[in-house]
Amino acid sequence: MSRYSIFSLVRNALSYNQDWSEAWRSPEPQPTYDVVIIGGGGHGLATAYYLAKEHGINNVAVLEKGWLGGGNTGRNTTIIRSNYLWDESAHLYEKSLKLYEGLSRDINYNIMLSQRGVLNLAHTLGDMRELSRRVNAIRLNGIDSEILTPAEVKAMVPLLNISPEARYPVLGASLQRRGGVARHDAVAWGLARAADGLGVDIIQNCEVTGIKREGGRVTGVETNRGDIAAPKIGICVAGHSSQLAAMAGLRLPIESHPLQALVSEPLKPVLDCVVMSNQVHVYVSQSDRGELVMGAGIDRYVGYSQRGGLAVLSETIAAALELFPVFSRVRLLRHWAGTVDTCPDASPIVAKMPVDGLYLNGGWGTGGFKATPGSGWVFAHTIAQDRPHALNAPFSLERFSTGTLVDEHGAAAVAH
Ligand code: FAD
Ligand code: PYC
Repeated sequence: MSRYSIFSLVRNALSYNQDWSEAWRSPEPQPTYDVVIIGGGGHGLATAYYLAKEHGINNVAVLEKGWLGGGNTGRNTTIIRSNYLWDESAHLYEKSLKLYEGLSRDINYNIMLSQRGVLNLAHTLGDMRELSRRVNAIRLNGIDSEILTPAEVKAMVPLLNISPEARYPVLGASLQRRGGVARHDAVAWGLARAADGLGVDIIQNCEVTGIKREGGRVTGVETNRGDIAAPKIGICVAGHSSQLAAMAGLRLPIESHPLQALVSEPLKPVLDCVVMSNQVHVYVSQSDRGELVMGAGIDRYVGYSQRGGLAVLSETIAAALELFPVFSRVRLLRHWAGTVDTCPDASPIVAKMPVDGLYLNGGWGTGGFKATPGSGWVFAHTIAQDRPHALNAPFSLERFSTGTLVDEHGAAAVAH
């Protein structure tokens, strides 16, 4: 640390940070906006940013009932990848990964993208066949993906137990080298600062309690801080999509479930890639603070609890120990949950709604962090042009009546 930064740190500490300039303004809500975005997570902030940047629409408000990133954006395990099976998803998630690759520079904020590689382990011949099919499909879409032998896996992850005697022996793995992690808070804060810089009003502690309609189209929202008029409203409230849609008289094919994660006490660096196993049912990475970050599937019951049950927690830890017996000596530091909105085909809805002027970006389930910039980019296009971009056209609400589902349960991997 330079002498200047130490002095500046001490000065700011002694002044109780009073002289720090705010990263974004905290304006009072205006009576009218061109677009209101509900939800100040990554998706809402990215949508507002790209509305202003790509479409010149900056009379925009992002309304957040709590604090920015306090929902799933700040609760997720930060895994980023684009190794999806079907063309529709592969194109959308790859767009997002490409945007992530340039995001720090684009918004002038270090999101700490670490493309350390994401491994998906295979433990049976069936797993191996499935991984090969996926890797081939992913590569046909021009996305990096490869198969590793057990020895290659061991070379990447020395602590992994690949003994043939293991209950779930490792027969190989798929690897996306461009996959990895990014700092979730930084993604939210960087996008907020960039959107604010382009004139977007970011309003925290502002809960939307109603959606106003007249003659089949939206006219604005009711909030705990008064009514706000807007001809276009975008809903980006992962975990609460059904509640917000119901305010406009819509019923969505979405279920909300708790999804848990946990971290260990900090360790020295021992794991420099992301390891996922659908079969043993756990994923593990190590954060820049040294904590082992782990998670698995959703709690099976529906609900809005941000805690989750003991069964999933203990199964997750047991699964981690199957793969990494040495972690039995590590202590649990904390665990938490978020509320995820899941669609029947494990793909999102990013679309115009049957009410004019209303748009929904939701149902990302357990895997929307990786989609944050891509989702915001296509959603901004959809709102600005009042029609979907080719990348999000397949992710309509109508697919649940036409049957053109995009089944990505396999790519959602461990978490579904
Ligand atoms: P959020 O960040 O949840 O933002 C929605 C916001 O809307 C919230 O801040 C909420 O307060 C606000 N809101 C709700 N109702 C209202 C209202 N009435 N008025 C105003 N505001 C409202 N994805 C990955 O890609 N990789 C991962 O590794 C990963 N791990 C995960 C691990 C866990 C434990 C969890 C819970 C999720 C994980 N996800 C992961 C999924 C990912 O976190 C989400 O899909 C993504 O962050 C959703 O972003 P968002 O901006 O849509 O939602
Ligand atoms: O989508 O990669 C993912 C993921 C990992 C953990 C939760 N979601």
